[in-house]
Amino acid sequence: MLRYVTTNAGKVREAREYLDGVEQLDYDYTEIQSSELGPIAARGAREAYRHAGEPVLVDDAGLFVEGFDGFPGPYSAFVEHTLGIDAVQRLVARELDAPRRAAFRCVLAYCDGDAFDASPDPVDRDDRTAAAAADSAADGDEDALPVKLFTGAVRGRIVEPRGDGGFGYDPIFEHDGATLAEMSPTEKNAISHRGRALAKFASWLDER
Ligand code: ITT
Ligand code: NA
Repeated sequence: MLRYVTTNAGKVREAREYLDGVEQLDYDYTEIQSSELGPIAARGAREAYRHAGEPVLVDDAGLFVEGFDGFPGPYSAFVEHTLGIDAVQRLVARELDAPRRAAFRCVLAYCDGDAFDASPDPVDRDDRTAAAAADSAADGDEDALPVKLFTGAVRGRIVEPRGDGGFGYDPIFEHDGATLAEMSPTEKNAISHRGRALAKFASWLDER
């Protein structure tokens, strides 16, 4: 049975659209400090697999504001819990001129104790940073359990909050005229960082 390792039920709701019978494992793995999501997710997946003893998928995501050199990025959860999304939006509006571009990125890290072939995750045009993160997660620890990474990204703008769907930063992230919080779960999945990464993971799992 595949376990989606997260404390965030919103992530699992989105994952169910791609993965039949996936179950949440509410386990707070250690998040290492890194400027990239890939190594954080990879380490988390190894720890979670050792803890669970069954196949695990770890999901690390972040909001990268272009004019802030990618801040809050890997610190997005900390910043949401300290400042809150309204303060992030006001800070961006005060400091940056429109269009206030940003990207949401997601890295999924899969571990089931087996080794994988080294074929690279297909790279989206908007996905280069996440792909670089995936590469850097692959080397490093030689003795580490093998982990397979899947990445997704969506570009957008930071706007005043609108909508009450989704979770986290969704109300202040606009893509193609709508905030992620104004979209249905299916509409969000079709364009989102997580939806793209989940689609790659689901097709890889199918072929395996
Ligand atoms: P886990 O680590 O337990 O999975 P988390 O919510 O802490 O749950 P992250 O470490 O990936 O997740 O934190 C990313 C931050 O970005 C956090 O503040 C989330 O609320 C937010 N976030 C993640 N995915 C999002 C999405 O699809 N839409 C809006 N905000 C999102
Ligand atoms: Na987290």
